[in-house]
Amino acid sequence: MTTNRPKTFSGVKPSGGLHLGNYLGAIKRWVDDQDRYDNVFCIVDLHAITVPQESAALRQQTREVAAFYLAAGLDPSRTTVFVQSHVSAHAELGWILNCVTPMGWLERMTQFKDKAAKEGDNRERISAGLFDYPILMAADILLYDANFVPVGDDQKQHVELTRDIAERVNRLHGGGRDILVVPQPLIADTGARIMGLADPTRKMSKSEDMPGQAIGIFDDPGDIRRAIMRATTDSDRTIAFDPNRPGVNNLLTIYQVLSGRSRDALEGQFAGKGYGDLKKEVATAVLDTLVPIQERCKALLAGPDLDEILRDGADRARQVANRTLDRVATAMGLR
Ligand code: AQP
Repeated sequence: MTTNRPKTFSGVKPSGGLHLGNYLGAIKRWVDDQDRYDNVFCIVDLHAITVPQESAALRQQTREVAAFYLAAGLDPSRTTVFVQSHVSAHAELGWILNCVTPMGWLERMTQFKDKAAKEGDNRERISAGLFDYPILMAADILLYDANFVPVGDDQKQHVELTRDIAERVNRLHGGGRDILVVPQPLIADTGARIMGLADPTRKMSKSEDMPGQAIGIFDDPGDIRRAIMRATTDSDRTIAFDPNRPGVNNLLTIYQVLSGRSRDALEGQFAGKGYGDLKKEVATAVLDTLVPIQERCKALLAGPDLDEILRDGADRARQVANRTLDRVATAMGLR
């Protein structure tokens, strides 16, 4: 569906269990802002395979992410939802942009450096795709003429790279015209970097295997409550937003995004109370949000509608994507 509203594009990798950070930093905002934009949201399975995936698990995780988008409130009659690999223009524009992007630009990407460092000496696990994935991400965004890319804080650098690539294509191949829209990142003031519960100095992440670090979207409610009640805090006695106290800051941030209340109101609510009280409130807010979504996900995963919605979404996405691909390919002499 095309409107005259600004366009957004974003996606999540089905590379492991979705976690609360993915929901609060990205998906919740997509849902909350659904009527402000003309939206395209994708399950970016081609990004997931930049690290080894077991095929049955990848298939299952892809459906789970799609079900979660819908269960969280994305409405397929207003928002295009599809799986990246179902629209071949992503890979095609990705290749073209590979040939336009200097290597040095990719070498600066901190996420690649962090992910490669995690593999240590195991260089066999670091694929060319992992290095290259920001270019595919640029193709994803640029295919839909997105004005805005709502993402968590960790993706800001990749959206900036996308801007640089779009400007370079326009300069080198536009013949004085802009053939690609230069997008802007849309990053929330609160919740753009949810930290782990066990080690709140590190980002909550799908590939993190520290016990109690991430709250999985599909985790058992009892496990979620336990993980929050065991979250690392500090020996201070007051409950206040303070980046130098990452544990309590993170719990308050989670509560703030879920409750929609101001920092002052929350600090007032917890004045004179202990960490146990804060953790109980956070656990209740998280479960009140996630449990109904989990129920809706189960129904979607068991029924026939999900695959139909994804097929329809891919058909709609393909029409827009192919138009942009043709525009770029023509400008470069490939048509
Ligand atoms: N901890 C987080 N807080 C806020 N937002 C977050 N996002 C990820 N982690 C947090 C946002 O979620 C969206 C989807 O992320 P992704 O699937 O593209 O991958 P990622 O950013 O690399 O997320 P993960 O969970 O850390 O995955 P792995 O461990 O597989 O690399 C993005 O908008 C992201 O910013």
